[in-house]
Amino acid sequence: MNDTGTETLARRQPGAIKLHGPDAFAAMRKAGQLTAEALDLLAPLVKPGVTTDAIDRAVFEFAMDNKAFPATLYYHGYPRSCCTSINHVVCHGIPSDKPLKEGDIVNIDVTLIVDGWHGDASRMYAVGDIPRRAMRLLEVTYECLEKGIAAVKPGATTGHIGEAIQRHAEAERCSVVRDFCGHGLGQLFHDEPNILHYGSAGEGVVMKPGMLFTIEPMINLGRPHVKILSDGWTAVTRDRSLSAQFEHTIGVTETGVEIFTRSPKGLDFPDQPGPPLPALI
Ligand code: EYF
Ligand code: CO
Repeated sequence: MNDTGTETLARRQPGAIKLHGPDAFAAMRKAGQLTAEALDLLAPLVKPGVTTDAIDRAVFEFAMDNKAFPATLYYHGYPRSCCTSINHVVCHGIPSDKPLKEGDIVNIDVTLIVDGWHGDASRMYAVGDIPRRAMRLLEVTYECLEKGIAAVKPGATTGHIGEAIQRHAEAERCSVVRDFCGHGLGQLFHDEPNILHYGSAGEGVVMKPGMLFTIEPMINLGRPHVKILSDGWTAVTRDRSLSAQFEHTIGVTETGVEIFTRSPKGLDFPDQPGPPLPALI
């Protein structure tokens, strides 16, 4: 509580991690839900022949129609309203006029600023029918995010999150990208603490009620190493293996965790067309 009697302003000492009150949690719920709605809206758009520029335009228009602003646009000079990372692109893929093709997997990462608060989320989408190894990667990556979130509670450390993610990814013969991490957020897009997606319980910082951060593991079918393309933004796997990522914005509560960016339509994980129905005789 601050001296104006509201909970909106975060309590913070230099070097300390902000602890937010109920007003901030309400604001994050609103920003997170609008971001999740944007990702829901994109699901039917993601199909063969659609360009990632068209997806980017849909995100920008949705933001404008809802009194929001896409946080990535002009952020450090980034040129678009979302990131679209296809197949071996790990993150920060820039939407372009290249059409999606059957069998692609694509991560769409959207951050909307609503009333000054940031909701940051990303999901994987399947373009038509995708290969079995791609579907397995999507499942493992989604499970990594779920296991990371399950490790969030007051008194545990951010290292518990990393350990849970790394243990699952490596048990499934996948690897965890080390070069990018989750992050604190709120009225800033990127703030303390960094949330590593690997490590050991006891490392990092002790979680406290009121902390706000993202968990956004990037998991590769091959080795963990990445390189940045000549555009200065796009990160790809060095061995060109497939990469996947899911991201939620969460808050630490007195008893555990609140997820702000859950899909209102239950679309957090992509639907795949089922096997062909047997021909009717
Ligand atoms: C300064 C950018 C800056 N950064 C982070 C800027 O947290 C994110 N997604 O969950 C996130 C998304 C974007 C982002 C989109 C653009 N940027 C990218 C790469 C390098 C860099 O250095
Ligand atoms: Co993020």
